[in-house]
Amino acid sequence: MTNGLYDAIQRASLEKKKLLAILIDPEKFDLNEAASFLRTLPVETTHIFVGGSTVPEGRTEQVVQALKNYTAKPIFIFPGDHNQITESADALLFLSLLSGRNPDYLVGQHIKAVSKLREIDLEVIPTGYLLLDGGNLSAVARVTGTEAMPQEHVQHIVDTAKAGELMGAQLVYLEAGSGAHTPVSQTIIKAVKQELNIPLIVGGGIRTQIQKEKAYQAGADMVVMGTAFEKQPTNYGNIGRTYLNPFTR
Ligand code: 1GP
Repeated sequence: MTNGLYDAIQRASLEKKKLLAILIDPEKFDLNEAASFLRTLPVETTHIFVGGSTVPEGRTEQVVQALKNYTAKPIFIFPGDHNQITESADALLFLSLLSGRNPDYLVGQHIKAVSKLREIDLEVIPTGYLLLDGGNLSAVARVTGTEAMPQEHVQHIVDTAKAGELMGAQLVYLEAGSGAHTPVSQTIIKAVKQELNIPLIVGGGIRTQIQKEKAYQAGADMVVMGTAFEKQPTNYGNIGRTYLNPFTR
């Protein structure tokens, strides 16, 4: 079924309205802090993504429900595996890891998801997902047992993204990996965007306004930021950790 959420992304892309998704890793999220976390997000936030590489079953649903109490922004599941799918969310990025050759992440997890998807009303958005080398070993590479694509291989990355579109993907997601040292380069974003007729998402290692704007300028329709909005140590040593909006630091 559709909630019109993909159509809204496509419209924004055509109108060149840039989108910002903040990614929450359910494993690291404190359910009691949903309200305070949401208050730290920049006003331009358009989407909340929830997902991670290794999340205990049932945790994603708890996190989505806690967030739903305090926000009307669309919540997308960005799952590392089919167990993270929950009907409490508004949409599912149905990710196929096109950069790798692990059949479980190309199609296997998808088949495992079907019995659940059949029962629930969730907008499913087929997404070509490409892991690029962000300069460190990413959780995606570790968990999926696949290698990231070197960022120098621009044409291969472009061809892979285009193959995703031709196979029916409605979005392409260029991922440098959470906590990447090096985000996806402007050269790659530009080259991929030129080839695609579908919206482009870029994430991994984007921590500042400047990096975000660079991704937009190169052609990203949506930027995803996660680590930058995770809890940071306070100035008070061991006393606590707090959420800080990186854009105001
Ligand atoms: C990871 O693209 C996202 O899947 C976000 O990465 O945590 O580095 O912002 P960061």
